[in-house]
Amino acid sequence: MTPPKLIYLTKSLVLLILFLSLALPLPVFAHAIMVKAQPAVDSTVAESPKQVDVWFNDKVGSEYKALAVVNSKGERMDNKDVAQETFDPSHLYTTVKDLPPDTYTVKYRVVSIDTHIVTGKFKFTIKKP
Ligand SMILES: [Cu+2]
Repeated sequence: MTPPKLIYLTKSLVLLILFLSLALPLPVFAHAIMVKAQPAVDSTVAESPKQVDVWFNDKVGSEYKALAVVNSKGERMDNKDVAQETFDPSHLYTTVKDLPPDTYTVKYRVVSIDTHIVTGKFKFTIKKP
């Protein structure tokens, strides 16, 4: 006969394995992905926007957020005032200077709620009149 203590240990182990197999593959917190931008990614627009907006698939952390807009010479053209919308923490924006025709690169850095730092960039163009 198996000693009761061993049965108890085996049951505990089975339960533990079951618990881990159920718990581990479930991503509770998402990794942030940029899903939308204004001006849109790779778009050409006629006039300078007042601000540049980016949206993520999930809320992002309020700390360490960064959003920069640089022109083709690498000069910073945003007003370094990145903000996060109070009622939509997935939305970041920064106001920009009056942008002349050029191709601009938007660079962003955010902290996902899974604590991973996400960086990325995209371009938009303001066409010559
Ligand atoms: Cu992640």
